[in-house]
Amino acid sequence: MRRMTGLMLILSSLLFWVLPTPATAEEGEKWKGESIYYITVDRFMNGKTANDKNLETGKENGYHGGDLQGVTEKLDYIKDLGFTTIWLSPLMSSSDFEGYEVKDYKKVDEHLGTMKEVRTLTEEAHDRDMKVIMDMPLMGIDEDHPWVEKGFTERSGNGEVKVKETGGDVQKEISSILSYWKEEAGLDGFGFPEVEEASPDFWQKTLSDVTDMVLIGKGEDSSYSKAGFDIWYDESYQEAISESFSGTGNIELPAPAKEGTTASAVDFHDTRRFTTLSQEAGFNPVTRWKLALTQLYTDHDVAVVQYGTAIPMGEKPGIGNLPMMNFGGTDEEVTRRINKLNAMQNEFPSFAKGEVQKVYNEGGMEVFKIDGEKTMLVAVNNSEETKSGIVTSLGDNKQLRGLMHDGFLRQSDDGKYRVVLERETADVFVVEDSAGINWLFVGFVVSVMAIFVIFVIMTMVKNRKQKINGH
Ligand SMILES: [Ca+2]
Repeated sequence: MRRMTGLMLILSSLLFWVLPTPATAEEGEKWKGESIYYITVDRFMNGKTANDKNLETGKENGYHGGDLQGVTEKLDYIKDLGFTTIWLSPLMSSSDFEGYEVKDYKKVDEHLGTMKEVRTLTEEAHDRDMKVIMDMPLMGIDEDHPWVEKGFTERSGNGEVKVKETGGDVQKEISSILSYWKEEAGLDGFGFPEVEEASPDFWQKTLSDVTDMVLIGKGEDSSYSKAGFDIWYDESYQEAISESFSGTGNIELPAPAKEGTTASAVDFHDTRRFTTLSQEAGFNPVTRWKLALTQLYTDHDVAVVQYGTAIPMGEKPGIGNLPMMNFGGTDEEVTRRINKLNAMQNEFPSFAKGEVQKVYNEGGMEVFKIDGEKTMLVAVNNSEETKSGIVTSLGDNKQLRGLMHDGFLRQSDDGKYRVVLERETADVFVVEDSAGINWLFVGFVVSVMAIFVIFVIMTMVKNRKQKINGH
């Protein structure tokens, strides 16, 4: 029996070395604290008119003229907001303006620019210390794609052409596409939409030899998070945060995964705009965005923010959720909040890397604690009245330093900490030892004063004696 166990141990350790160890945990760890700005390239900035082909700016599905040169021109705008990574819509030659119905995986779409312009974009971004990733749709493709003839695809119920799992051949082609974009374009990683269209095994095999790139899987089924992805973009969380914060009321959100690196957003290119949802619910989108973003940044390791959020941009009648970006319309309050949250991720690693623990959630008021290098407290009041959240688990003699509204909060006489927030506001606190009365310092000040007083008295006495003697 013992010999069997020994053999099993040897076998399992052999297996450990033979099986490719997923580099995902390590790569994912590096990405904690990143904040990502998502761009639908055709709808961001028209950098040059030479590539404006068949523009239909009045149509929801028409080309609006945005391109790679436009993104490059606006890199400083994104950098100034504090983002560390840019996530681009697919750049491959495709039959739709968004780039999701791919015709040729190794060609840049003529409306967007050339591979040289992609290179320029990534180099200029790297010079500004920002990374660039691209959405890589592998499941739905154009009808004329060569994979259809090769038998790599099947038609789904609604007539779309989908890649089916055919094993080695299609996987080899996908690996070659990913390395092509890494080498030619200098990209730092990829986002993969619709991952649930294939099995976890498919992704594991396809992505196993992709190294030094970040791979973001996006979906609702978190069991896919372990299928070779470095970061898991949680779609169910994104739906819930949009639902909870587009109006006031109770905050009901699924707990983000504790393992691995998680990402989410408040809205995305394939959802309705949060700005419009909050307007429809009768609320001020500026106030709503400030709350939702604070919640998003604190709950997840990586925050994804869509182009137009700083305005905040809504849906446009007849155009839908992806109108052309309006650079002139930027709202100061939302911009300041995005700036602050990005700066906070940078200054306090605990903010992204710490463990989140919900400590209070009642009637729209929520408080949670983040334990990391530093302890932090996040409070969000999603109700229409002033509320307080009670925290008992911080220990004695602490002070809470507010990062959003500046100011200190101290322990009450009953030993609890009461975080009071006005309606529809949020704050983030750093938990520090209370300064209290520092007796050593008081002693120092008193003795300095005593020495001075003695000196003054001595001088006065001396002067008087000299006066008396002089007369
Ligand atoms: Ca253009």
